[in-house]
Amino acid sequence: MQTTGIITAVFLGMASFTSAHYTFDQLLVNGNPVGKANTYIRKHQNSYLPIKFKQVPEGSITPTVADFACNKGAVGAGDVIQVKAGDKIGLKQAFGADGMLHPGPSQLYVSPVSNAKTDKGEDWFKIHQSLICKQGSAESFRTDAWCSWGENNVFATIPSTLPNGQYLLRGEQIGLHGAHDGQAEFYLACAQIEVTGSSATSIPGTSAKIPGIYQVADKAVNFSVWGKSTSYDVAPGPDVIPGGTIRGTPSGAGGDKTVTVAGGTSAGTPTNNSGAQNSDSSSNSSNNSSPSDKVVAQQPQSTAPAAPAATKSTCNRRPRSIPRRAAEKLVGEMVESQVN
Ligand SMILES: *[C@@H]1O[C@H](CO)[C@@H](O)[C@H](O)[C@H]1NC(C)=O
Ligand SMILES: *[C@@H]1O[C@H](CO)[C@@H](O)[C@H](O)[C@H]1NC(C)=O
Ligand SMILES: *[C@@H]1O[C@H](CO)[C@@H](O)[C@H](O)[C@H]1NC(C)=O
Ligand SMILES: *[C@@H]1O[C@H](CO)[C@@H](O)[C@H](O)[C@H]1NC(C)=O
Ligand SMILES: [Cu+2]
Repeated sequence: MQTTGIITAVFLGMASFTSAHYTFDQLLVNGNPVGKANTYIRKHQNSYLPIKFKQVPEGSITPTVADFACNKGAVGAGDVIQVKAGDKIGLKQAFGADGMLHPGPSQLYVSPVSNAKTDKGEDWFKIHQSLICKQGSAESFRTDAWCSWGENNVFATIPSTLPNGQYLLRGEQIGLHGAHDGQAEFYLACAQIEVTGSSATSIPGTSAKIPGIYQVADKAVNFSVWGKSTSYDVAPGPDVIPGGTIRGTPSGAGGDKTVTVAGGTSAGTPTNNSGAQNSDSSSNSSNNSSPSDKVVAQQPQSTAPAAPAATKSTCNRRPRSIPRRAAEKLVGEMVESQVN
């Protein structure tokens, strides 16, 4: 009896971990779809497969190759979207997927280019970091403590510190469930944007090169969600630039709030939208595409995550009941068996 109880409890924990792979192909501006799949987001050749350092799914790539910038074999999209400071730009999941179910951070980078349809991007600046939005539980640290859990897009607000011009906008979510074993999963795609109406003259902050932005030994991607930890004190890649935004915190203290990083020539006053109401794509204000005069902290979509749509590829196809002590092994197995 006791054994059954333990197995059931663990089973429930693991079952919630069932998760599908994904990529991004639909651009959202202020919550609304703009264009069709791959109108503004570069189409790549990696389907929904994760990019990994180890146990690379057949046909996928590692974070050490040039294609890690915009995903395998990405080709220029037909159009470049014009955006302004304050616009919330999202990269929505492809293949009808409707919710990211991997515990981990998401981040958006921009690289200034002269031609967003053809250039590859050299220097990448992080404009947004999404972390933990719910504090305190080691269990939820494996699932919905992460701000991006269950959401169907990665997004950022265009900082007022970006000068006018064209950029690649790289949206990424990292699944950390296998990261204790070098098997972090990287999901990403690039949108083609042109910033207009800005008075900024140079991009503040630190950039990084891709590949090179993450190393296999980096704590942010060599990290275990399977222990007692409830905090992610490391963030992948360089710091968010002045004018960029950080959603949540390393521990989730403060909940789902987004703050703007201070500094930069036209960043204005640092804002602090704790207590701001969340909005979803149907809200009135999210239709507003005109830029605000001030730096606008983004309004995270944190409505209760919809139940994940079943999709053809899952990380953990069959929920298995095993003791948590064996969870690390399980993740290794799941990851190995997920290539399909
Ligand atoms: C990952 O972290 C663990 C624990 O800190 C360490 O033993 C291991 O060597 C690291 N892996 C790599 C590839 O650095
Ligand atoms: C941020 O919010 C805290 C708590 O509400 C407040 O004390 C602080 O002054 C705010 N900072 C800014 C820059 O608005
Ligand atoms: C909704 O948007 C319209 C048009 O921008 C505006 O006039 C109206 O005041 C808004 N309503 C609310 C409740 O924000
Ligand atoms: C906002 O956009 C939605 C979807 O396009 C539309 O149905 C709604 O009427 C818009 N609201 C306003 C105030 O423009
Ligand atoms: Cu996965």
